Amino acid sequence: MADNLNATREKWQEVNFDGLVGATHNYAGLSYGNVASAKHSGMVANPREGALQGLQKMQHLRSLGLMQGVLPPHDRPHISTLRALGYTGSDAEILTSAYRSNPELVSNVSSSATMWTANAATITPSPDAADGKMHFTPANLAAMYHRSLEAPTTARVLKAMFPEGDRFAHHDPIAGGIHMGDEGAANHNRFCTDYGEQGVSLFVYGRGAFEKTSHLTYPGRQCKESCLGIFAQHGVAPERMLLERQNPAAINAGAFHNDVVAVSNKTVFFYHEEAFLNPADLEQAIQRAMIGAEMQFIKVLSSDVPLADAVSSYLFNSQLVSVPGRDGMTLILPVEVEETPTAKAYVDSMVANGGPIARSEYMDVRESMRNGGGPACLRLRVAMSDSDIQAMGANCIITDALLETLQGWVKKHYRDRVLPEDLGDVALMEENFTALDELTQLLKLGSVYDFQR
Ligand code: SUG
Repeated sequence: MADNLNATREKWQEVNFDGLVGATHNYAGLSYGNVASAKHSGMVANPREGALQGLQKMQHLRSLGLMQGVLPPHDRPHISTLRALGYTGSDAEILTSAYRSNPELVSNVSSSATMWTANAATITPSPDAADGKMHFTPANLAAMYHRSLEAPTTARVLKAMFPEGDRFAHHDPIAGGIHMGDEGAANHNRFCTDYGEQGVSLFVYGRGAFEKTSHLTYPGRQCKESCLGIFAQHGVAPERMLLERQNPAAINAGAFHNDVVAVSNKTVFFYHEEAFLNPADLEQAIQRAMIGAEMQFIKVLSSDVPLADAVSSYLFNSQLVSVPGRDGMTLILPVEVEETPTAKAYVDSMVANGGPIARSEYMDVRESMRNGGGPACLRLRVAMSDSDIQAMGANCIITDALLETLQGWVKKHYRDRVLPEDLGDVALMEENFTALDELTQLLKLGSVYDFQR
C-alpha cells in the first residue's frame, strides 16, 4: 500500500506500443466476421508501405510529446507450427512441401496479424492490482487459427521488455481453446482520473463460453469467463471491474472487437449507441464505479453515423489521447473517416462544439486498414510510471535514432508487393528471417523467435 502511495506521486503516462507490420503482410481473407479482411482478400499488399505507414504513425504520436514504443513482428511463416503438423526437413523443404500440399495452411502460418498489438495482451497497471505490480496476460486469440499461433512469442517478447520480478508479473494465456476465447486489450477499457490513480476496468465480451450463439452471424470472439479469469489473475478489485456484453447487432455488422465501436481515455468514453444493448445502464454502472470522478460519455447516435459507416470508416478505432500542453483530448483517426461523409461531419461538429475531444488528426494506415486494423488496433496501451519505464528491458522505446534505424531496416529488407501466392516463396521466408534476426539485435530482445532457438 505504501508503495502504491509513493507510486501515485510519480509521473505517470500512457505509453503506446505499436506493432510493426511484418515482411509477409498480405491479404488472405483469414478473419471470418472481419468485413475489411473479407473485402480485400487476394489484393496485392505492400509490406514496405505498411511498415512505413505504421512508423509514421508512431513518429506522429511522438511529435505530440507522447512516449511511443514498438513491438516486433513475429517469425512468419511459422515453421515450428508446420513441423508440429508433421512436415520434416530443412525450413525451406518444410515450406515448399507444406505450400504444395496445403497452401491455406501456409497462408495462415504466414499472416502478419501480430501487427495488431491491441490483441497482444490484457494489461492491468499497478494502481489497479491487489499486489501493486503491473500484470500481463497474452491473449490466446483462439477464435482465428492464424492468430492462435501468436501467444507464445508474444509472451517471450513481453517478458524481454517487462522483466518478471518485483514490478512486472506475467501470466499464461487463458486456457480452454475456442470456448475461452480472449482477444486482449481490444475489448478492455480502463477509466481513470489520471493514469497513476486507481481506475475502473470494463471488459466487453461477445458470448458466454457455453452459450448457444444462434443470434450471432459472426463469431463472438471474446468470452465472458476469460474476462473473469483475467481479472482474477491480475487481482482487480471486484468493485472496480465491470463486464458488459457487446451488442450482437454490432458483432453481426462486423465489430469483431469492441474497439471497432468504442474507445476511451481517462474519464471520456466515446462509443456508438449500438455498441451495447443498454448504454444508459452501462453509463450508470461506470459512473457508480468511478466513485465521485465525473465521467464524460459521448454516445454517437445511429441517426448521425449509421453502424455500417462506423464499421467501414473505423471512426471508433481511433486513439483518444491526452497531448501534453493541449486543452482537451485529441482523436487520432484513420483517413477513411475523412472519406466517410457521416463520420467526418460528426467529428467536425464534435470538435467544433467544445466537448472533451478538442482536436482531430488523420493518419494513413491503409495497408493495415484493409485487413481490419485501424490506428487503435495497431497499439497496445500501457499506463506506466517513470520507475516502470526505467525498469524496462530491451530497446523498444522510439527515439529519433531508433525510428531512423527502423525505417532503414524496413527499406533494406521489405518487399513492396506480396500476394497470397507468394507465401510459398522460400526467398521471402529467408529475407524475413534475416530481417528479424537483425531486428532482435536492434531492439535488444534476445532470441524470441522459434527459428533462433
Ligand atoms: O484479428 N485481421 C485482424 C484485425 C485485428 C484488428 N484488431 C483490433 N480490432 N483490435 C483480425 O481479424 C486479417 C488477416 C487476413 O485476412 O489476411 C486479420 O487477421
